[in-house]
Amino acid sequence: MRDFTSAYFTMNEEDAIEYAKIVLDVFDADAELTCKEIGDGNLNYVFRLVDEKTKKSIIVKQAGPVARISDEFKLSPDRNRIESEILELQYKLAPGFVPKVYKYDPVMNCCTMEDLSDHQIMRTALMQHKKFPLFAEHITTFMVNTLLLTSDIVLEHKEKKELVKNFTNPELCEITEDLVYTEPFFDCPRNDVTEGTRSFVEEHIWNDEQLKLETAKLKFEFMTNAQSLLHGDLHTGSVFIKEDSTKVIDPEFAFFGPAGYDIGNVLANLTFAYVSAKYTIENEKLDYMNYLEDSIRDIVDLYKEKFLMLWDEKATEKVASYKGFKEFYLDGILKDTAAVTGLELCRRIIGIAHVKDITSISHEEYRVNAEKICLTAGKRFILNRETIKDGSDYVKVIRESVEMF
Ligand code: SR1
Ligand code: MG
Repeated sequence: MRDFTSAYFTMNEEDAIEYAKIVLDVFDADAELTCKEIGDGNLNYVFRLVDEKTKKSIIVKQAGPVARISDEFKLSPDRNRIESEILELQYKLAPGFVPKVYKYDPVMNCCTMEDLSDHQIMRTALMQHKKFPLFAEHITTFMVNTLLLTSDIVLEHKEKKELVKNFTNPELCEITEDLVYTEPFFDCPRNDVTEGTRSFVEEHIWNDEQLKLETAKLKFEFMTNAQSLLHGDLHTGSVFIKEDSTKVIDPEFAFFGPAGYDIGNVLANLTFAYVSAKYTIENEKLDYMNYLEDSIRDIVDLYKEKFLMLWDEKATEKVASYKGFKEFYLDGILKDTAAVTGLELCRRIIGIAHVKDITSISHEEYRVNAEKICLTAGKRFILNRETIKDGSDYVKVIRESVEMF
């Protein structure tokens, strides 16, 4: 019998079954457990355990000591504590939008939570050209609640500083600082650029001094602006979805940073789906692209609307009521949102961590064109972030970038 109480080790499927039987108080004593490792992210092991008799199921997610994508990334399994604690907090701040956590285990660095197998990973669903008309409504409620309610506008400042300490996440932040803000903008050996796209990247990204300067400013904004408790990796692979339900998962990159980081990630990843649709759909392509444009537009505009309403309802900070401050604060978030949309669009094309929406375009010339569209839009979002404020501004940048190729 394995010992799950003294020392950490990485589990396989058999271990996870034994773990459930010995440590978890979830299944009946006579349960017939099966287990499958279903993780397809870059970092962790995700075990789905099912009692074949009752069909009751749970997820056990374990943090390994190195990233799955490359063992160059050595990561403290403490990220599992951060993930468990933020999920519990988000469960209160944005009810219905995250899975329920049943247990966090600091020895095995794993977290047992609700199984969402009736949902689908959103990136996969978008690649199958499915539509989710409620997503913009859901994700903006999730973001405005989790971001504004963890800021100094609402939280008592000493309480917020305690939370900042608790969610200090140096190793995962370092990954973002390197992979999002630094490596894509020079010829870094760890980058992974498609051959046909390389000369475009050299000319339009690596040789653009103004762009590089802007990314430097943005990197320091990311590292120093402890504005809100972020999810920290809010791409469409971190969303489980079905027609009437949206659940945000995988918040292990959580820390206090600029609120626009989460919003920009959502928008960029819908843009990947849009560009992918252009090259992969034969019938009803425009209909699907229009649906994605509407989602992008609605997310920006609904976020703004809900932010202003929630501010009026929940602000506790004295100066929050000064005339013009709310609009000034929102303006800062919108600038960061546009910039991060651009950074994410660039880094997923140039850097080590790609997105399936684009890598699955098998026709070489189409993939290169798709990548150039993402880079063109990405660069514009970064450079023109001061003027990109409404949903329609996003759609304009994306449409104009598509028209160039
Ligand atoms: C080493 S981790 C690479 C990427 O995967 C995660 O989901 C984050 O997006 C990270 O940048
Ligand atoms: Mg993840």
